[in-house]
Amino acid sequence: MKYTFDTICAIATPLSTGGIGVIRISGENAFTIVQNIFNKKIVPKVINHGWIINENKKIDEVIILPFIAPHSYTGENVAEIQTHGSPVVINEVLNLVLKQGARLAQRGEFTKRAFLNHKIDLSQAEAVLDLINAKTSKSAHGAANNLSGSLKVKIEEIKTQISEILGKIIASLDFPEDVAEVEHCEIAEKIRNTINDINEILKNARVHNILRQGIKVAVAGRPNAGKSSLFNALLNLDRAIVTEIEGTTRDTITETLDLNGISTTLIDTAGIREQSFDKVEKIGIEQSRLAIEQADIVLCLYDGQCGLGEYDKEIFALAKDKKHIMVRTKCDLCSKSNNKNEISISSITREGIKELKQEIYQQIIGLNPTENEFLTNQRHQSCLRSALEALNNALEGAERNEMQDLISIDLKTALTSLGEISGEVITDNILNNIFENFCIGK
Ligand SMILES: Nc1nc2c(ncn2[C@@H]2O[C@H](COP(=O)(O)OP(=O)(O)OP(=O)(O)O)[C@@H](O)[C@H]2O)c(=O)[nH]1
Ligand SMILES: [Mg+2]
Repeated sequence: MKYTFDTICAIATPLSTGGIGVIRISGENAFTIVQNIFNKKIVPKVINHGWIINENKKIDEVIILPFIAPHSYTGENVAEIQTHGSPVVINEVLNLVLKQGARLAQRGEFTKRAFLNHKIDLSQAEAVLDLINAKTSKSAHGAANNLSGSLKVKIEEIKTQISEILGKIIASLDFPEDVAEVEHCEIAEKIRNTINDINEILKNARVHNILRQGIKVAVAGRPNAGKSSLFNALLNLDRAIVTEIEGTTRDTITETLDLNGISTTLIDTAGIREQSFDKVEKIGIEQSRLAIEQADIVLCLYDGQCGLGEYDKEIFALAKDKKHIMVRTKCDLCSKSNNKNEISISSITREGIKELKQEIYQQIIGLNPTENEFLTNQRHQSCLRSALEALNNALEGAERNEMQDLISIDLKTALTSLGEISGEVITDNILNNIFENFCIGK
């Protein structure tokens, strides 16, 4: 693969009013470009304080941080200009940098260069994106661990195990007189260990996907069941309108919250009733049905004062094929349920809210989730599954005492699949897919 490394620039901070704005420039000409618009001689490795100048006019008082290659994020010469946080000023400085010959960076191009310059591997580059996009501290911690190289180290460990067996097989094939053939049972034993290690990572794939993607929780029930009140109580916010009038909520309302570490999209729905009074309510009820259909888990609310009626059951039948939790509401006004399959709550006293959150977490993640030191994404999982398939073929071969050069082909395939995770073996297509999800400036 051939890459051209011209000098790129971008605004690295959100383009809105703030304390500071950062413009990042990376490439061979980074320092020359910045020097041409700065009023003092830039000293490398030092915090430079001065003014950005355009045709003798002072544009902004800034700080310039020069990082000399390879000691920078991208591994190239990098200059970061810290301006005052005005979108007008940031844009003006960016335009001056562009005029000096830098090119506007594409999405994720700084991180892509860090990868291509071997500053980080591909799993770490993906972790940068995950860290920026993390919605909960749990997913941020998983991403930070990947960034620090946890996944990379684990994959390297597995690759080393495979390489060791492969090395022994190849040595005995190439030098049959000097090196004894490895016992098939020894090969099989080592492959089994490797398979176990990969299975251990894949065991947590479902949880990893949930932590990365989040879940959708719909609050459903008939009018006045207390849906909007629970919605507000879970959010700790007076977000949805609550009244004693049936049919108060007319439209689905969506908010996100951190539910015990899972990024959760909570959806309040319009109460479902047979006889809706107008066109707007009919559309709202249709949306409620859709929200139930699309949710990962549905909270089925019924009013504890009225008890569970036939019509409530009809509504809850919409969620019968998916994860759902029966919730008896307004327990400050009535008796609590004895039914172990229900949770009694009061949105006024907040009784049962914590238990409800815990129940959602358990239904989604399971009872005893393993704490993970790293997160895998679907790309990693698919590489791991390919490696597993090749290793299983190799194991079968070893158990059948097959020719060892055939076994070695499967072991090489497994190594190639694992190499895709770190980006050792990678195509331009995969690279572009990963980096086009980044923001500009990262
Ligand atoms: N005492 C008590 N009242 C509640 C509780 N939850 C809801 N209510 C009351 O029940 C009524 C209906 O509450 P909402 O949350 O608006 O009910 P809803 O299910 O969203 O109703 P629609 O939007 O019409 O479908 C309001 O008067 C609330 O104050 C509760 O836990 N305790
Ligand atoms: Mg409501």
